[in-house]
Amino acid sequence: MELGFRWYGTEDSITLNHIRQIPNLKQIVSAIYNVPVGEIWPLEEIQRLETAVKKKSLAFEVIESVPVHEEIKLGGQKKDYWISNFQETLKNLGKCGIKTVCYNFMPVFDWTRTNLSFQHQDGSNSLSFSWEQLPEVNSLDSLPSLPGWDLSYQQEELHELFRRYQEVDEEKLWENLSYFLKKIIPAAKEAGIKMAIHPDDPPFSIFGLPRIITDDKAYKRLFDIDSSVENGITFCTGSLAANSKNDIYKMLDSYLKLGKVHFMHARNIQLHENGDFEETAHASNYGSIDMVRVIELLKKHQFTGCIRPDHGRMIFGETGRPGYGLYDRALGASYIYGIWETLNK
Ligand code: DNO
Ligand code: MN
Repeated sequence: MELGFRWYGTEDSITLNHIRQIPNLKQIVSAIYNVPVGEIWPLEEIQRLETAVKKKSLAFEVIESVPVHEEIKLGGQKKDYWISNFQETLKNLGKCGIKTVCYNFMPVFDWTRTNLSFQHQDGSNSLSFSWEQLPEVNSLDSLPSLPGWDLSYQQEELHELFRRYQEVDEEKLWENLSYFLKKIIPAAKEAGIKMAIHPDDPPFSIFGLPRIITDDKAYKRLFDIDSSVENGITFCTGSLAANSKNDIYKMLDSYLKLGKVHFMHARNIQLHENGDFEETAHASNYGSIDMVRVIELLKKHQFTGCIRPDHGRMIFGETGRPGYGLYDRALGASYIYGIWETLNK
């Protein structure tokens, strides 16, 4: 296993000079952020990012994420155009030595929370989700809106998207994912890249939009679409644990055994009886996830891929991008590495 850290490029207030000071940190996980969703990532842009990372003696092997254009998820008429762009992007990434590409297939929104600064008893803040607060998020012009979401939709576009998704139920979304994978996996193979789908976060439908990468049954279906190693996953502990029915250890064990896990996200959450949850410090006793058990499974299967601390809390008075401060993620990284070192004695 190698420790990685997500970096939002030169726009990120956190610098590579800071990240490289985290003990045992080996990899930078990043993306091209200034290219509109669906357009081809130019080779020179990727090379520029590669050079910046390597100059700091860090490896650049994992992309998170190449966003999937909504037209593909909707199965719209222009889907083939956007899919061929995605294939070109993979080609360019392969030329720069990228081995793993994280993506997700969530309609419209990436992760969804109802509060971006839930206050913990120790004074730290983190992202949280509460069913009671959900209608408030939904109240703006009857469409959801949260600061911190990685999206550039105008209200009218959002309306139109929601209207179009009325026609797309879970079954249709599976069909569209399957269509996408049948074209993308061969291109990934050729580029020397393994695809790693991120689970839906949280792993259930909200705002009436379908969500499908949610549980063990879904993973079986995903692997059935294409059994090749390139059709793999990002295992995100915090996302999957938000459904109490998910036995994340059993799931991780079996997917590692199948050789399907190409990228790990380590995050802890405190899950409540009613399904609400808060993101917590990474340590096991702060949340519902036994992090030692997670890392033990990585050791058992001799996982050689990248693991990164996922969202962290805001601590030490830090402000900035929700979930992506420096300090708590650095503590999380050190904690994860500490477990790994201990297990390897
Ligand atoms: C949540 C985060 C997400 C993730 C994307 C992957 O768990 O890790 O922002 O990066 O959904 O495409
Ligand atoms: Mn994640």
